[in-house]
Amino acid sequence: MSTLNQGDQTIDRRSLFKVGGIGIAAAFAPNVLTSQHAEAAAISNKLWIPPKISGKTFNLKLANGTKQIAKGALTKTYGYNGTGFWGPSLFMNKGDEVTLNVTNGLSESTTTHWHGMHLPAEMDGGPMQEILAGKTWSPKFKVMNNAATFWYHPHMHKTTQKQLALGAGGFIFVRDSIESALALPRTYGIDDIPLALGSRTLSSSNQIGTTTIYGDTMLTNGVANAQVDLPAQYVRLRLLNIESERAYNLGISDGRKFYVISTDGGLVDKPIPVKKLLMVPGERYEILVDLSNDKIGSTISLRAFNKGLTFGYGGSEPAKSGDFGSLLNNVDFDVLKIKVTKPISTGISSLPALLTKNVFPVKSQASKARAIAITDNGPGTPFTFDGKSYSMDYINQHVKLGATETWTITNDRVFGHSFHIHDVQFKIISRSTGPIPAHENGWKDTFSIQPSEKVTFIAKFEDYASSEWAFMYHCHMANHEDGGLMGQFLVEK
Ligand SMILES: [Cu+2]
Repeated sequence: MSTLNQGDQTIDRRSLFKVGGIGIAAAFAPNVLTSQHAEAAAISNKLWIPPKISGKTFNLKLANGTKQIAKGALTKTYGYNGTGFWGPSLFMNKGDEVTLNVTNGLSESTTTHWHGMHLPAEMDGGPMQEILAGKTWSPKFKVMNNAATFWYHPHMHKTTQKQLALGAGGFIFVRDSIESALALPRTYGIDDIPLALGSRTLSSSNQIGTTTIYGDTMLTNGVANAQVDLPAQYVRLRLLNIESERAYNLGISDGRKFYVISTDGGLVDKPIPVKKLLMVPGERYEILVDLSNDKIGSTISLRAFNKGLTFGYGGSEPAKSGDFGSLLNNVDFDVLKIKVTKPISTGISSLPALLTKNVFPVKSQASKARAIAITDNGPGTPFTFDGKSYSMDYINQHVKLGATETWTITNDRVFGHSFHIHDVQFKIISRSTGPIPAHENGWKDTFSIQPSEKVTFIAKFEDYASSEWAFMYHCHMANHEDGGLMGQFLVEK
């Protein structure tokens, strides 16, 4: 494909990038959004911690709800189990046989996907497992994943962006014997904090924009201007990007070092010190932040250092309004204000030296090298894989059960994407643009792929085969997947 052959989205974005800037942004900044943003920010809000559900049977009901997000009118939302925005956290143990009863209380279809989990394709909750309005879907599976932070969210083709924007989603915590044996912060909501990060656009009547790409109001677990009290010890933050497109270049406001202990699918071998962590939609990291030397009563923030973000990452565009603009684009902003409080008796005051011993597949074990390109079908068309828009009736890839494969994803378009594959956790083995960042050396299911970049990962496709039910691979930018940037693969005997 020639470089002229770009979709509408990229043309708009490119021209916007060229002509954008402070002058244009100021001239077009709509007063209503500015005041709305200010009102939302004016509410000083305690971080909301989703309720916890443990056991082997999990009952979820997705329904319409409301939430006081900004001053004035309640915001209409979608939430599981009456939570308003963002559902209960499901605590599962590795090895358990679990049943999830998901009831659709909406007046439209949905699906529920268990993001990052290794399970039969029929139980996966992709676009094929539609739950009609009023119906209940009851998948069952054995929890095979290592301890890590996973999540559930709708995956209904063409309405994923809308349902996710309105707040449908929740965390899954998997626990196992290796993680449980470590001295890590583990008191839910006290020193072990799940953080779903997603900006949303609010209308003048406080209603969420369901097709907007970037929000003007930062919501952390659905809370604007979120604040939390954390003990003066090591605290564990479980970070998840629930944006349509925005990336977060996360750091601590005073620039201190923190430690990655888990990637998408499990613990890393040992804590990895970082000062910044760039996260695209769908990615998770668990981090430890050392607050043991902070004065009781002092404050710091978890901050998105998004000013100067490289073009290609969502939210790097300088415009403050318009299709690819936002008040949060290309600026630094806080995602969580932290007040340091006194230590707790179960708290952790030192960093474990070792966490686990991962054994990743290696290239010599791979029986197939697969190549997939991010494409589009000409000006004005959405992104596609290998020139084909998603179709439920088309199988893009056939994988042999038990095979170890390398997949190389190529992005020669002008903007970045967030690549995600179902069924497996993989290891990134090369990035054409430079060395693999230290914190990406772990089990992953989602990664950033930037313009003019090729990324190769290796994975073993084991345990579950079906000639009928496919798994998905797709861009996790919700508007891109709804637009057709998805493919299907069968794992077959
Ligand atoms: Cu994309």
